[in-house]
Amino acid sequence: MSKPHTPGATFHGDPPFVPLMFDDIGVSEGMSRGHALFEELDARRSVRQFSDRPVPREMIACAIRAASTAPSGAHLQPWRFVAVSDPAIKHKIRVAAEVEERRNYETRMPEAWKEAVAPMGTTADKGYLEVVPWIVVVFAENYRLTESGERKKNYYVRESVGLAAGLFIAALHRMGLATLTHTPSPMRFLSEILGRPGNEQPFILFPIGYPAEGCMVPDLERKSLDEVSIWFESPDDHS
Ligand code: IYR
Repeated sequence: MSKPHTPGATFHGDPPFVPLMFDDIGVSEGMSRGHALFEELDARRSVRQFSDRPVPREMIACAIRAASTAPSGAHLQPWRFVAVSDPAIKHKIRVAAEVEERRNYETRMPEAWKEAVAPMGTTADKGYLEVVPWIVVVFAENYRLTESGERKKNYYVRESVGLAAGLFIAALHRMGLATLTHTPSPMRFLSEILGRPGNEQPFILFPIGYPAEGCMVPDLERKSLDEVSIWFESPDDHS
């Protein structure tokens, strides 16, 4: 295949390509935006104490659109965002989540796991699931079903949905909303309550809203750059 394109030129190829819209902001503007973004994301905390202050539907829709820009295997976009503000459904979710969580805390979680999550101060009580104005459950579409009911493969489903979930969290935070990455386990009850088909698997549940007044969060620290990165640098890279 020939080279895709030069800036501004249309590439006539098969499959069709279009010119990349690329805003070249350079290093200094790039660093300045990068630093601002880091500071903003670094201020994000998972929240477990929410206010019942309403959040308009458009805000949730906007965050879902941002999340849905994530890259995905073969661009198959194997995510579904199920947004719930209906109190009766939120109640069902809370009750079912607490049943599973009680079993987790009482019998299923090994001691080492309990120790690892102890700093989070979590319990089987998931009352916030009824306080929040919205619950969004992200489902992973493990495979597609054609109209004739034939199964078609999706690719890199968990990576793709994980990326979309990450963008979703970033968008919510940018929009001044709080959330929690909640994975009550097992999560099959969500498929039943929300009536999702068997090719979709619950991936993460996000309670979304504004933090409660006086909201407290665990005193956690993030790993440093040195702890999370390993570099093999070019000898002539002196920057
Ligand atoms: N799912 C349980 C326990 C839990 C597990 C992890 I990993 C956490 O980071 C926090 C809690 C719960 O939601 O309470």
